[in-house]
Amino acid sequence: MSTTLSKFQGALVGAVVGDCIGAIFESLWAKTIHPNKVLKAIENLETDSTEEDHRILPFTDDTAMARSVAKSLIINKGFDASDMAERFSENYFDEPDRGYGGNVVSVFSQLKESNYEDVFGPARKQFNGSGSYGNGGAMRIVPAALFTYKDNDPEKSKVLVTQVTSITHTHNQAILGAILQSYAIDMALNSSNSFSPDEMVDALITLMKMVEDEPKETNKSLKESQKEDNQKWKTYVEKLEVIKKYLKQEEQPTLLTVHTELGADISAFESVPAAVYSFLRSHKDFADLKDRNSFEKTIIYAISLGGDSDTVATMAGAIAGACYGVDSIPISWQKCCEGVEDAKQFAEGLYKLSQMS
Ligand code: R7I
Ligand code: MG
Ligand code: MG
Ligand code: MG
Repeated sequence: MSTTLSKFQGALVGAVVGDCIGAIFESLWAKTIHPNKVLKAIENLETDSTEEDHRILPFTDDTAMARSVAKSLIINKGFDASDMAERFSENYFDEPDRGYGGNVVSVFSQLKESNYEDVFGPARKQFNGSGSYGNGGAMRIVPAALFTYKDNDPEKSKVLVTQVTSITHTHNQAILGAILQSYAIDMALNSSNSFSPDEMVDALITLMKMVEDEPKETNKSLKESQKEDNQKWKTYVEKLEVIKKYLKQEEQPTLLTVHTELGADISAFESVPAAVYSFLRSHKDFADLKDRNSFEKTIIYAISLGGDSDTVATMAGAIAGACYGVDSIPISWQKCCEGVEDAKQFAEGLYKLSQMS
C-alpha cells in the first residue's frame, strides 16, 4: 500500500476508533479518568475481539457526520453545500440516537424545512445569532483535510474547512478550532514517524497566527469574545504556546492540569488543543505505557483526559492515524469498532481524488 493511502486510512480509521472507544467513557463526563481504567476497557476489547460473536462498539455523531462529509466530497468531487447539509440532516433523522449535541439538532430540522436551500442560515441563528461554539465542526473535519492535502495550501484548506463547518457552526471558536484540527492532520500527513513535536507546535503557531490575525467581517474576533467572557486564554495561539511550554518541560503535566488548562469539553476551544496535545505528548516516552505504540498511547491519553472523551479521542486519533498510518491501529481495535471498513473505503475514494490533477 502507498504510504499516502495508509496515512489517509489511518486518519479516517483513527478517528472512528477514537470515537467508538472514547464513547465508552463519554457519558461519565469525568474530570480525568485513570489510564488503568482506559487500559482495562481496551484489554477487554482486545480479548473479546478473538471471540466470533464479539461485541461491536457503535460510532457516535462524530463519525456519523464525518461519513457525510466524506461521501459528499467524494460524490461531488468537491464541496456542494446543499448536498452536504442534506446528508447531515437526513442522517440525523435516520439515526437520531447517535449522541448529537443538544442544539445542533435544531439546525437539522430547519435545514430540512428549507429543503436545503437556506444552507447557512439556520447555523447563523443559533444561540441568538452568535452561532454554536461546539466542537461539532472540528470533530468531523478529517475528510476535508484529506481532500485538500494535494493542494498543499493552508489558504485553500481554510476555505473548505470554513464552508464545511459553517453548515452547523458559525462561531469563530468553532471555525478556528476546525481549522486548527485540519492543519494538525495535514502536518501529520506530511510527517514521518520521527517528527519533532516541538517543531510541529511551532509550525501550528505560525499558521494559526495568520488565521487569527485576519480581520473578521461578520463575527466578533475570538479575542474580543473571550475577553467579554472573561476567559483566561484568548486565542488558539495562546493555547498552543501552553502546549509548547508543556512539551519543553522535563516532566509532562498531570492529567488534571491538562484538563483544567487546555480543557476537554464540548466546546471547540476547550477540546481541539487537548487533542493536539494528546498526539504530540504521546510521541514522547510514557512510563506506564511501554508496550503500546504511539497511536495507542494517543488514544489512551486522550480518553484519560475525561470530559468529552469520544470527541477528544476522535480528533487525536485522526491526527495520530494520519501520522503513523493505518498499520499502527491494532487489528483487534479495528474489528470491534463500527464503521472501520467504510472508513477505509472513504479513504480510498479521497486518495483517488488526490491523485487526479
Ligand atoms: O457542537 P455540536 O455538534 O456537539 C458536539 C458534541 C460532541 O461532543 C459530540 O460527541 C456530541 O456529544 O456533542 O453541537 P451543538 O449543539 O452545536 O453544541 C454542543 C453544546 O455546546 C450545546 O448543546 C451547548 O450546550 C454548548 N454551546 C453553547 N452554549 C452556550 N452558548 C455551544 N455553543 C454555545 C453558545 O454559544
Ligand atoms: Mg459523539
Ligand atoms: Mg500539505
Ligand atoms: Mg463528544
